[in-house]
Amino acid sequence: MGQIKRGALIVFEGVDKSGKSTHCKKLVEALENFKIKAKFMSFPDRSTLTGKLIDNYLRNKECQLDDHAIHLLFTANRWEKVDQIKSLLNDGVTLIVDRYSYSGIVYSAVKKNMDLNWCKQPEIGLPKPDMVFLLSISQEEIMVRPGFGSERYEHREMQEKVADMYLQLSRECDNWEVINTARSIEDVQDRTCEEMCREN
Ligand code: T5A
Ligand code: NA
Repeated sequence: MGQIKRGALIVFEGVDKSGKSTHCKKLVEALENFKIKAKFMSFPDRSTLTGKLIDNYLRNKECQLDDHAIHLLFTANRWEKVDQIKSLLNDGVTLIVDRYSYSGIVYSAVKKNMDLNWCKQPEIGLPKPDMVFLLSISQEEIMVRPGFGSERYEHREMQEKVADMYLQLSRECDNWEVINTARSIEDVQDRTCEEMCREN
């Protein structure tokens, strides 16, 4: 029997409401149509023990938690899944992941008194993505999307800093594709599929 080809780890990043979930799911469907085994995963996973604390922190703006502590909870929420991630990839499943280490780094590092280098440390050792799609869109367009403003980080000042730091990271890494997501859902989907086919 031939060896199973390892699946790819594909990550979608972007500001809140940039369309990550929508496009992750569309990409999974497209891959499955090509008979490629694919699975959707998202962070934070709010259903686990750490995920419940994170959910409470995000939804309840009164919840007090030190910035370092919540940073480590977000990272722990990824480490909880590391065995599952590795085993799916080894089984040849391509994982399409809605937010990953870069969300962890960026959303914490833009806060006052948080050091970028410190934020990166607890992510070291997690499986590295093969490709990162950064969904890029203006604040004006984001703020009118359904549901914007309901959670802790969904305000203009934070989102603008996050968008800037994402762009900075995208220039430092060569496996990032920046995609303008202000276009129609179908246009964005065509772009991500095109990129995936080019890589395969
Ligand atoms: N966070 C997260 C950290 O601080 N550290 C971490 O380590 C991690 C993992 C919650 C918060 O946690 C922070 C970041 C966040 O502030 P989340 O649950 O992923 O993270 O929160 P959101 O990014 O807000 O997730 P959403 O699911 O709400 O947004 P998505 O997935 O970006 O967007 P989506 O696909 O749900 O689309 C939003 C709306 O826009 C429409 C969709 O239909 C939907 O209504 N839409 C479009 N409309 C027009 N044109 C298009 N091209 C469209 N694409 C989507
Ligand atoms: Na959100």
